[in-house]
Amino acid sequence: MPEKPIDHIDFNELNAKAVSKPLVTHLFTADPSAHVFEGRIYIYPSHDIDAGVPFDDLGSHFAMEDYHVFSMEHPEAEVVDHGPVLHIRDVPWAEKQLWAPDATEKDGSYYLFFPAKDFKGIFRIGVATSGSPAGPFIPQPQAIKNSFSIDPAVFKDNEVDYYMYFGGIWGGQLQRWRTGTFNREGDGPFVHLPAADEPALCAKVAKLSDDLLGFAEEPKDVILLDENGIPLRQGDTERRFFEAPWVHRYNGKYYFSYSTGDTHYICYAVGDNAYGPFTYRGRILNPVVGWTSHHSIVEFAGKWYLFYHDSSLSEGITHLRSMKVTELTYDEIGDIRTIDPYHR
Ligand code: FUB
Repeated sequence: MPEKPIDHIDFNELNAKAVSKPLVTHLFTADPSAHVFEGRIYIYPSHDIDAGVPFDDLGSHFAMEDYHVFSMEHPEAEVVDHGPVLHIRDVPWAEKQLWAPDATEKDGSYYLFFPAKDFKGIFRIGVATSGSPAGPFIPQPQAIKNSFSIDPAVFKDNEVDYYMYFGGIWGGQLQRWRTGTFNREGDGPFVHLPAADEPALCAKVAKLSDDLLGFAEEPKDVILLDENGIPLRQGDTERRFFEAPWVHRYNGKYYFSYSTGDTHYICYAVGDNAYGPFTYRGRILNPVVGWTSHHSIVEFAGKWYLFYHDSSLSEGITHLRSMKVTELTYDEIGDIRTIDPYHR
């Protein structure tokens, strides 16, 4: 993925204007998926490293190898690092690139969902289990059957049904699955993408099986509509889905939020059920320093919080990011107020 120009950024000034500070500074962390388990906030982020892999538009430089779990008593509290909980060497089917994970709980067991490239260079999604939200997690020997692409996010609906949302274009390979099988033809991030005036590629959603180790159904498209009920177009780059799906419920409505990738926004759309369709409503987060933007939204003690990341601590190195948190608010009709990550 290309860099955004950072030549003219004064990082002292930028950090002074940031609405929040990195949650930890002893590691680089990104893509924070936050949940409340056992009354505490647990965060499941990517663990960024510099593996020395050259930059490209497929994100090969995001060459992460393990995950740590973090927790905090409340959003202003000290963050506890529970240490490494899963390493790629312990995942039999995975070769490289442990990207954005998520976690969920069922009947006292905890499930960590994670994307990685298999030994054929294809992103799949795996699951690992633990008796504790802090891990360590034991991976299943195989990736989830029929899984593909990246960025799993699991949403528990009505305390009963579990849905996985996933997908990402460019390096996330979603465009290579348009016919239902992986299309190896052609190089680069743009081959197999729809034309600008065609409906945009959609994130996917699938209900999980009772044991949460597999899909209970074929993944379906998460359709995003514009204000006229028309599916967003691929060329609508400031609104169409790119990666980083997340779902939460607020006042009975389902909020599907996501990154627009190359235009660097976190946006959202609202629907009436977990499958959608969802109608585009606006921006949650304006661009951060660093190419990627990836978030989660969680309610804690009656307030809502946006967990996100930026590359301010590494002074703009796109694959060395830091997770952050800030409060998220709604207006009287349930629209999310846009957050500027740096005060103007
Ligand atoms: O962290 C690697 C990738 O960068 C994630 O999977 C994407 O969502 C982007 O944040």
